Amino acid sequence: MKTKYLIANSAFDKHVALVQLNRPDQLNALSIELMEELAGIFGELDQNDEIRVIILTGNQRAFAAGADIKQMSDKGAIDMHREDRFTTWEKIRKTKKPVIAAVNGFALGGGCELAMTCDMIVAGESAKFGQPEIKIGTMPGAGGTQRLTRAIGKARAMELVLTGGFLSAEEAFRYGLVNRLVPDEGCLEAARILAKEIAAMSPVATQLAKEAVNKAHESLLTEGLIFERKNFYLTFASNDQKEGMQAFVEKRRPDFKGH
Ligand code: CO8
Repeated sequence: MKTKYLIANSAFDKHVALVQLNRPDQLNALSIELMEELAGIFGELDQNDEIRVIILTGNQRAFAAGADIKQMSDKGAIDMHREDRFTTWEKIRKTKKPVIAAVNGFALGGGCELAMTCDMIVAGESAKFGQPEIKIGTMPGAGGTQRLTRAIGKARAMELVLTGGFLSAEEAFRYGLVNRLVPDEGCLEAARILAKEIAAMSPVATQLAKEAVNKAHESLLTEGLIFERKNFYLTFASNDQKEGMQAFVEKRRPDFKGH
């Protein structure tokens, strides 16, 4: 598959593929086009019998700084509903093979949600995780309220989602969001070592085991994701969402009025 916003290497290591988000000027903001490419490439790798584990990474500055705010800033709730950006997210979520996120730099908003959609996270020590959507008048829409809460507990997740603050990589590791905390320059290598270990196992058992671990909270998660999505769409009916996203685009502080 030809890609513009990704670099994919299906021979990163034996049975291990590497997919790199590649929109560096925009801190790998997850545009509709990028997410379509990502879902497409994951679909191909899932079908490729040579591949047993996928690593997803960004660059030193950002894994991904969120969904593309510039693409959403003037949308209404119905536009968001009609555009249905979540089909691609669902395809990524349904990847059968284990996916390891190798995170350096910012993993914010949709970027944090994308890392959490992966099965494991390896983080460089200056990585930053957060759900800052509240600061632009909206809320997480791709699993943040659900997966973060399960990963780090209600109190911490509530604080992050309501303040838009960041977790350091060390905190994310201590709270159980991250599997391995490593020096920044060793992040991809640590992910590769973990991927190799998993790739040496039976691919059948690996995929079934992944499915079973996900089953541990999946039914509740499915309900929660739908609930979250409806509320996320609803924020696009508010002036505050317009003001928050417009302020970001115009590089000024938002003035929220509460309607
Ligand atoms: N969307 C679009 N562009 C972005 C984004 C983004 N999320 N993040 C950064 N950029 C762009 C900037 O606009 C800038 O572009 P330009 O040079 O053209 O002006 C470039 O990337 C570099 O960014 P900054 O100059 O802002 O870099 P700083 O180092 O000063 O700041 C930050 C880095 C703190 C990461 C800052 O860029 C920031 O706050 N970014 C936005 C973070 C955010 O709010 N993320 C949440 C977005 S909403 C979301 O993810 C909802 C997901 C819901 C589900 C998805 C399905 C639709």
